[in-house]
Amino acid sequence: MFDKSAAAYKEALKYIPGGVDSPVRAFKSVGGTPVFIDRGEGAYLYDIDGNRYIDFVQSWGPLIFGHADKKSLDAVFSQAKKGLSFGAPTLLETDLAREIVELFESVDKIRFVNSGTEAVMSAIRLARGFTGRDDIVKFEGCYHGHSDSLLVSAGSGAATFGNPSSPGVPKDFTKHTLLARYNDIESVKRCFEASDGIACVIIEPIAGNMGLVPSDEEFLKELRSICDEHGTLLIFDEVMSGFRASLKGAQGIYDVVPDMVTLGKVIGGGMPVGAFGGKEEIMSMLSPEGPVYQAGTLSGNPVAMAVGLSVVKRLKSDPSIYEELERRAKRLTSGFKDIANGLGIPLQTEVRGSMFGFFFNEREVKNFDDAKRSDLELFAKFHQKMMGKGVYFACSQFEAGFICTPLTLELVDETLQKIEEGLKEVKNG
Ligand code: KE4
Repeated sequence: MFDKSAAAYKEALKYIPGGVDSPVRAFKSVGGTPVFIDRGEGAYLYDIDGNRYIDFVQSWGPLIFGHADKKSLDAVFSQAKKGLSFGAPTLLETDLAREIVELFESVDKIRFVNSGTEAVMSAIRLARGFTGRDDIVKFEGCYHGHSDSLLVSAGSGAATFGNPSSPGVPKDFTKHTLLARYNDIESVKRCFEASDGIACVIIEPIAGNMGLVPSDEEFLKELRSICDEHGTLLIFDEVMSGFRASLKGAQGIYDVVPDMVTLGKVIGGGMPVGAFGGKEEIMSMLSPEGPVYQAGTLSGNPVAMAVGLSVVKRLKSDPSIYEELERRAKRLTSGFKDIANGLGIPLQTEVRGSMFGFFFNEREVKNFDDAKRSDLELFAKFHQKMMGKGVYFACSQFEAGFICTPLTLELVDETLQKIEEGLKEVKNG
């Protein structure tokens, strides 16, 4: 069933650390070895052994119209024929920037980069440049890419200052990063008390990197007012939730407006794109208008812009898409919950637009500590079972799932049948 992938993985290990170009793909937390993908088509992935999977990962979020979507490919092909990259401005960048600026109240101007990591790293530098302050606040369980000052794990006890979460990150690079607890406004207040001045608070308003954990509206409103009180910028990292939780991401759901937003994934339609945007007075600090430096050879790449523009315009032309995708996500999670409860297996589920999550957990998950109490062993066994049944869920309990337009209710119901079989097999050992 997986012979060619197993051989491919062995070969990849000779040349690429861990055999993958991004750690989560290595299946370390679920066991087994990754399958190597030959192609995608609509809601399906096909591996090099010819196995077909209903795909709930969609490249970690970008592919809201599914794999090898015809309109997206047409956008790529028609632009690529004109050249792949120019290192000079094109109309496409302005067009996509305009589409996004017109959508987000929080954004007067936006700059494109090549990844979510770059978007967040640049937004943090801009916030520090704009405020003249060094300290920043992030939340345990939120992931904002792998730039040094954000690779921080909780320190000892109630310590607010974090420690580097990876070798190679000097303590000096994280000494300005304070850690708060998601959905816990008192922990945020402690960070402000411990600092001489905070440049920004960055949050995934709908967290997708500890599993799917939405922030409480009240918490987010209090976060907004604390930032206002201290002249601190509030950054919504919507790299994942943007154009996924709603057309306007979390900003289409919560009545809270950030000072800056970071985006990625869907706005590239599967090509490498990140972006950061905010109010004019902040963005005008960015080189070449202002002194805060930021740059990129392939930033605003025309082929990526072409497909991103095609995707964003399609989504804006039919926002009802999100109600439909949410309907399918809710069918999946409510059916999943009924099956699990029927088998006496505790399950928590969440849905926000086309994003969904599930935890094998007795209690509601409100923060990373709650998420870590999930039954990770059961998750791993379940994931393996589902792979064997042709269902491709995220290979970590601490990820979100996604519904794309070709993933119909019929495919949701087919998945529920496989979930029921898989859970019974796991339960019966
Ligand atoms: P990238 O540098 O991977 O494009 O984006 C970093 C990033 C920033 N902010 C948020 C909210 C994100 O979810 C991400 C990246 N998401 C992960 C999935 N959990 C990417 C998958 C991976 O690391 O391979």
